[in-house]
Amino acid sequence: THHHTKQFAIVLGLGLTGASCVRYCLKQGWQVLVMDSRENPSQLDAFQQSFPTVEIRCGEFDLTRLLKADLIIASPGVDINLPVLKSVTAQGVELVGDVELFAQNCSAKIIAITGSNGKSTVCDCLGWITAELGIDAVVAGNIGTPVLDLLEQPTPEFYILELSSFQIESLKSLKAEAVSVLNISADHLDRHQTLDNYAAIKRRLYTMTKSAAVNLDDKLTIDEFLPEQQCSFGSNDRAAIWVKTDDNGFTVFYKNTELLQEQDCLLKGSHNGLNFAACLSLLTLVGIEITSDIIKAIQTYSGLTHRCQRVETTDGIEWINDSKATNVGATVAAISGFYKPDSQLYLIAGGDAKGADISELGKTIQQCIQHTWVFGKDAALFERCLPKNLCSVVDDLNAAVSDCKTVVRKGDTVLFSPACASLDLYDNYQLRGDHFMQLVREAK
Ligand code: UMA
Ligand code: ADP
Repeated sequence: THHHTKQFAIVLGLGLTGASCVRYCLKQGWQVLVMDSRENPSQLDAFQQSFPTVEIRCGEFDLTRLLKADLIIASPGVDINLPVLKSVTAQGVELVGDVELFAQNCSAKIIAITGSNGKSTVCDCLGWITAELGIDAVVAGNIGTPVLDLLEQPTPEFYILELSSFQIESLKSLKAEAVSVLNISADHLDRHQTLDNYAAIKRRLYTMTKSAAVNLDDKLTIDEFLPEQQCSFGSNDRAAIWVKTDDNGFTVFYKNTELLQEQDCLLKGSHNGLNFAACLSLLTLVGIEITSDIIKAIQTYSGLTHRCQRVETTDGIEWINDSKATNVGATVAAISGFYKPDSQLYLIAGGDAKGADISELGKTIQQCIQHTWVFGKDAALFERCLPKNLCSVVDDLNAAVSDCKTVVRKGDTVLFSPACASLDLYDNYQLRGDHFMQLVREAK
């Protein structure tokens, strides 16, 4: 038998979330052990330096040790359905995610956003709008700030949380004012197996909120658990806040009233029209009325890096860094956004497809793309669904950019929109995007 004088917590994963969990446990005065299932995680040294007194164990999770914990806190990247973790919970040990712990301890109003694509853009844009209006709101979650770190700071009026399917899977105590499942297309199937299962996990948010902004375009986001209080958005006038797209780009309406036009916005692309509509729906639901100040804030919102971001160059070629496109849906949206029948569009893609079906993307590429260079773990999946003369498999991003430079001419557009995670070759999508921009700016 094992007696603890104080609560004993085990934190799984030593990334950003793991660090925030350790800080939280230490603050509570708990004894804490960190486990990482990788033999040699790249962040090990930095983690050890930050927490010199905390014990760290790397290598396969050890059941006997896990059973000694009072509480296990799993990072989002750790699969809570691993057999060893199923055994531990079956034997009565409590296992939570960081967002669940946060939800149990949070007193501010919460707006929670999930979906396959557009989450970060919607959260960041809401952060920008609230800042412009002088409303006290803090953006956190999957976008990059682990939520437990928020409890160390003064409590704002609103938390705007970006939540991934990994974070929602282990969540039950969230009490949000408003949520949105922005859209659902295939992603993370290596972990969630089926699209239905992945979609159902995202829709779990509906059971934890007073109201929801609902995308009428996307049936997968709709189910019987939707709360009664709703504000709809979508691409036709059945929705309360809706987006019309024509040759002049998008126009956002509230019922019959025109609110916003693409040509007045810094952030372009019809998918961003829908993202703005989602922002406006969520604001309405938390009682923030749509005013001209809000419209002005949206018009001056310039977007996040690594999402269809123009790389400044002097070569007359339009290079686009869309490294954040880590699934097929995001890359399809980017291609549709940049395709013009009268100019040449090239694509660089590849990485870890996470079990996705790439053939869907194959159709869009064949319609819109002049030539595609693919690299990384799942390059062969692209090659298989494209005609030989339209696709080159290369060793890495370096080779892709240098090959591409021998082909493209002034006036052409090159889109780096990988449709894959970066983790086969990079620590994260940001480093992959930075690398792309650096390669683009290097002389031929
Ligand atoms: N690890 C294991 N075993 C595993 C998997 C991971 O031990 O089976 C360890 C790794 O060795 C590593 C650590 O866990 O040391 C990493 O933990 P993590 O993967 O949970 O990553 P964090 O650094 O904690 O970052 C996480 C989110 N990452 C993931 O969900 C994969 C970040 O989202 C988020 O910004 C951060 O928490 C703060 O909340 C990134 C992401 O890629 C951007 N998210 C996915 C997406 O958007 O598609 C869901
Ligand atoms: P997320 O946080 O969900 O990954 P981001 O806002 O970071 O979403 O955008 C990721 C990628 O998805 C971008 O590169 C962009 O091309 C694409 N994207 C953004 N919004 C949408 C949308 N509403 N529908 C489809 N694709 C989108």
